[in-house]
Amino acid sequence: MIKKATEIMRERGPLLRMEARTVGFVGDTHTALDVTDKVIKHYFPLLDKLVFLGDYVDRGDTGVENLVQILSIFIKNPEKVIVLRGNHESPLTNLYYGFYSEVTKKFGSDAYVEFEELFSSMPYAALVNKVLCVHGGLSNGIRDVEEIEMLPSYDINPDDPQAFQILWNDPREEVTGFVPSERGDGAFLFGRDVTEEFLTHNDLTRLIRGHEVADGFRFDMDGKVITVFSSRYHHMSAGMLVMSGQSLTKIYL
Ligand SMILES: [Mn+2]
Repeated sequence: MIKKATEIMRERGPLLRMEARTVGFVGDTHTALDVTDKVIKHYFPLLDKLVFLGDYVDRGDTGVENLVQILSIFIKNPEKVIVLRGNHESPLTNLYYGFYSEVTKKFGSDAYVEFEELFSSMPYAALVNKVLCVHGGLSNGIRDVEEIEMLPSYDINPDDPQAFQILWNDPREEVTGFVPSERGDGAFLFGRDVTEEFLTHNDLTRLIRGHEVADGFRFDMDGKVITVFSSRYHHMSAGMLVMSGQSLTKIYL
């Protein structure tokens, strides 16, 4: 399953583009099997596209099983399911937050490298209609959305500073431009000014992302940036956003 998914992802590259009428967005699940299961059983059949915004593993001991559910619908419906990379699809976090130990315990010490291959093949972004979907946010070196297509492939950590920021950055209403983030070296907070400039310049309407704990959802910058959070780990609601034409529906899983 990992090999098949890796193969499909590698053919497509780091930026996916698509048009769709009814699209579901699922945020960080972090091993929450029941959330992923509900999305697949109850909502997936009603959607034209389903976008997973990254962070499938770590913070629990069912990362493998969570990934298996997601990869199995991805392999069967590669045109309908988008599996974006999160900052937890990386050894930078897996070595410290549980997934590396989980894989080693379940499959032995050689198995993790296959997950690394899969994670480094996952796309960084999807353009759905005029909405940009990423795990973290905008990157301070990327002005044209097309530049995402040029990001290096198979970047395990990733080491590319722009790719790293897409996975790690956070929006902040009160910030101007990009300022260093408390998350650590190489990660930034991005403000309303750069967000509006990026969206206008690329003829986009909004950014949908995960990466931060929220009670299902958080709307910033007059809804130009929406955070979807779908994990059980922080004991808040797991959300799924459905966009149908111009309308947005919040679903609590
Ligand atoms: Mn994250």
